[in-house]
Amino acid sequence: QPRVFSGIQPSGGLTLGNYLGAMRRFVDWQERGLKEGFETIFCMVDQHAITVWQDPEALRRQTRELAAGYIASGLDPSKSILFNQSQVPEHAQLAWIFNCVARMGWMQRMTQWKDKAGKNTQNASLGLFAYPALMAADILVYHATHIPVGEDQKQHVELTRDIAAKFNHDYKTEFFPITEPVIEGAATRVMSLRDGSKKMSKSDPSDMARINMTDDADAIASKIRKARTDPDALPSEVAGLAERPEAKNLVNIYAALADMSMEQVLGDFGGKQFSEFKPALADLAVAKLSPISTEMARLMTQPDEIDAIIGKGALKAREIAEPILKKTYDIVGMIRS
Ligand code: AQP
Repeated sequence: QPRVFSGIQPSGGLTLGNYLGAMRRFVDWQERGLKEGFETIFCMVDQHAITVWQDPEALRRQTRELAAGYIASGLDPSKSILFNQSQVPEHAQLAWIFNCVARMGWMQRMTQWKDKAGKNTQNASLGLFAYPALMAADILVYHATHIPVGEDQKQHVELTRDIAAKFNHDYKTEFFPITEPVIEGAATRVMSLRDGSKKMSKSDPSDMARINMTDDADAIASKIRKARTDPDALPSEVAGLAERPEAKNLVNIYAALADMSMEQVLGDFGGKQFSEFKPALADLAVAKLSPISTEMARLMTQPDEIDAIIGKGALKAREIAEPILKKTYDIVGMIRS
């Protein structure tokens, strides 16, 4: 029986990349889990978020906003376990053990570490370096097997497998499962609207590079209108997008939002100019996103309710995590009395 776990950092506002690459697929897993009788667990990973500086008030707001985003997108706290990472201390406790299993060299190879730490690694937090060990703990403290993520997280989920395998080998056990990244769907990598070679990210300094889940219709339309493109018309075949990253990204976003293939989108828009395609994309994005942003805004007027929902979720999560951590302590040789 699979068990599904994934998380998003409350490190800024949610983007269209988070929605298409992660949240929307979480909802599909939730429905599948319900039918097939397996658990789905989704988390706001606030301990990951503070690996880079977060203003405390902003972190609180962003965590609630992320919870609101999950619920507005269709995650239902009565169907999935929905909670905040720091409210389940077993994540950090297991992460310490994994810090002692993982090797420095493994961490140094992580592209996210290289990207986020930049050239001045001496100044990066120790937490940023150890990020993948905490992520492995997030997953393995539930014995999760299926991890739906966007393309950018593939390397971290693979490292989770390495940590599980080394733990199992060192302690001569088969306690931790070998997990699978599940990277599927049309939009596993939504790119920046300003630079087709960079992923759309909540921490991009330019707000014009991303569509935020809280953007209103005017903002969405204006960002799509101003999105960087080349001067040519759209091709009628997907192969014609190979050297045109910005055009490919917009077609990909359209396809994901409309639940169409890129071929189908080009069947409708091949030969058309961006002056025609961009307004159609803006209309589609507004139609799909505005019900979610409206519901998010409504939920955000009731922060106490959000806190109550995630508090209950944390209790449910701990019911699974606590026995797994205890068993891990036994395996490692730690006394519990
Ligand atoms: N552009 C994207 N396209 C597809 N999927 C994406 N994800 C993020 N950006 C895209 C997926 O969203 C999930 C949560 O990501 P995260 O917030 O935990 O971390 P991240 O990947 O580092 O996302 P951001 O937006 O870039 O945040 P910052 O700027 O704070 O680092 C993951 O499944 C991710 O793949």
